Amino acid sequence: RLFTGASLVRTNERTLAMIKPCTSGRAAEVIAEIEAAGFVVCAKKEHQMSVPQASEFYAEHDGKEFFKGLVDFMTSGPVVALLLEKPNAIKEWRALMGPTATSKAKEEAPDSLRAKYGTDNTKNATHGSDSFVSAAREAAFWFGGPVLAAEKTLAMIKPIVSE
Ligand code: IDP
Repeated sequence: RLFTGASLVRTNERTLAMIKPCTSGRAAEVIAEIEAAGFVVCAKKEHQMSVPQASEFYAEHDGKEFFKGLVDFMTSGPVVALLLEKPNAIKEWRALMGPTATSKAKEEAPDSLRAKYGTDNTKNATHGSDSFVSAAREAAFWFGGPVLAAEKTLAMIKPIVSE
């Protein structure tokens, strides 16, 4: 008995990415690399974050010594937020970004986006959700609503937001 097409169905996952202000001027180049790595860009939004917005987005770091510098940096220019889809997207996107610290990325993952586009340990080019719970919160922050669970298979991919 044949199950036509069954092997084409893979379970997708979505994650929230940002191209940070230090790199948003090169967004087209970065997005080309993201697509070449097999991610589908389901939604894209360019936005200049306010201090309250950046503080809310990074609330888990409030009180740490680098918090003010992080908020200053994230409000220093536009950010490009992306909703990315791929099987195992959360881990795959973190892998494509490389380690948080640019210096470590350059040493340990020279092909990663942070190695290629990062300039210091705050200006590290990109952001990526670190768990399903973060991805759900961060995707809702940028795109509203339950955008993570909306679609499950490659066959069902379609853009849901386009700006
Ligand atoms: P992540 O972005 O790899 O998830 P987090 O620890 O969540 O790393 O830190 C959020 C962001 O804060 C980093 O991407 C970086 O821009 C900045 N950051 C983190 N740790 C430091 C630090 O020790 N010094 C300066 N900036 C930092």
